[in-house]
Amino acid sequence: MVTRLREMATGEQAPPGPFRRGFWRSPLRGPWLTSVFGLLLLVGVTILFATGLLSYAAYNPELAGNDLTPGHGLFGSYLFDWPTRPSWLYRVTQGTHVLLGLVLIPVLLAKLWSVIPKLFDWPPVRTPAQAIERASLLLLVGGAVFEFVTGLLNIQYWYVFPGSFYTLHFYGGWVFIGAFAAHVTIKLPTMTRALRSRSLRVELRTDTAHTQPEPPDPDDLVSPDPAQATVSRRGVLGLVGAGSLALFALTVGQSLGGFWRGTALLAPRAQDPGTGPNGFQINKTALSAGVTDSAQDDRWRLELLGGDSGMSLSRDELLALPQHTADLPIACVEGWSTEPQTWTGVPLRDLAATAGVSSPQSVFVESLDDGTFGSTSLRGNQVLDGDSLLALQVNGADLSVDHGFPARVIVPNNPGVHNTKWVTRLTFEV
Ligand SMILES: Nc1nc2c(c(=O)[nH]1)N[C@H]1C(S)=C(S)[C@@H](COP(=O)(O)O)O[C@H]1N2
Ligand SMILES: [Mo]
Repeated sequence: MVTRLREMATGEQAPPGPFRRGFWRSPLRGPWLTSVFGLLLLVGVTILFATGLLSYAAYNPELAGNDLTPGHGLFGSYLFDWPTRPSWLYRVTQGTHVLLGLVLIPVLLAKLWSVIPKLFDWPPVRTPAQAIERASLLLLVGGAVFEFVTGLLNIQYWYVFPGSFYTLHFYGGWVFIGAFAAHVTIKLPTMTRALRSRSLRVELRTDTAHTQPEPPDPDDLVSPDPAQATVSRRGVLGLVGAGSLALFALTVGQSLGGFWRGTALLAPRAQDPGTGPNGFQINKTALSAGVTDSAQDDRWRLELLGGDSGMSLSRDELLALPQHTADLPIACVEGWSTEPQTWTGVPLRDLAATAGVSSPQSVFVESLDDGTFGSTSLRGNQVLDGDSLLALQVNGADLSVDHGFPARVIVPNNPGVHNTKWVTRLTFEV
């Protein structure tokens, strides 16, 4: 109605179709429904942002080989030394990040549906203030879609985006959260008022026949010419809830590992990892990393460098050193993780001492694999944890070539990607 009055006053007529408010006739659109989805996103996106920042810190992005994002500058000012304890923490924070991101997709789509008439506001620019608001909404919606899409593509291994995923998703996250914080600040009073305007309990008891539009609102979310309801608000909430629940049920198994892995029908890499001591999820096989032959060559030796000394050890020489066993999971940035496996090998801190650097700042790890994940760094606190190993065996058997034979890194609470397989050289930095 407000728009009609405006049109009458200015004599302006919107182009036909979606630019006319009468085009949008769903009787369900209104501030209450939008605010329900908004509240869910407010809580969810806050958790996504926090767990995302934690994941970036866990990567130790300032160490050699860990992150190709140049100059994270101010955005990296919060970085801290990610701890090695509890050993399951990254499993939980990153499993939550990925699972919650998936579960929120139906909520995000529903929220966008509920406000879509605003996209076609006519005239597109009325006042400078409104122009600024619309530009900020572009960043908000664009940022949200960008973050969800890049996250989704990454966990599906569909690297169609240009450049590094970390760079895009990290900077995109900051753009999105900036616009999100501004939007929340502006809309919080409206949201609170709208949520108080109706009772959720009553809505959940209202069927389609009794579904009435919300009263006209100053933001023009309510249709000026609502059609008869063909679905209730309860029905819409149920549909979105069922969508989220289905995504949850078909994905959560990848974060639980073990038996539950088989229920994660939507997760990629559902391939059978086989049985026996090495029968747990494999990220990249030796074949796909191109190391099948080099990893099984008996001339393999581990090079140990530190300070100004250097030496090398054969696998038998490593096995002759004191061995340590630790139960540790592998938790990938993509959200999947394994139950703890029992790893045996030489503690990294013993190797550091052997190399002559008893309290290193970091260690640079290189492997037979010349791909992006072939060389990474661990921080001093990770090297010095007694459970951080150069593992030679898992669950009582030699490592399989797919799990990193002849030797791999395994560190508690470490993003999976830094548990480098097929290690050839360790350089301890003073
Ligand atoms: N050399 C090398 N090490 C690697 C990788 C790799 O591609 N090359 N992938 C990493 C990633 S992303 C993960 S999640 C873990 C998975 O270990 P797994 O395959 O034994 O489960 O290995 C890490 N180690
Ligand atoms: Mo990974």
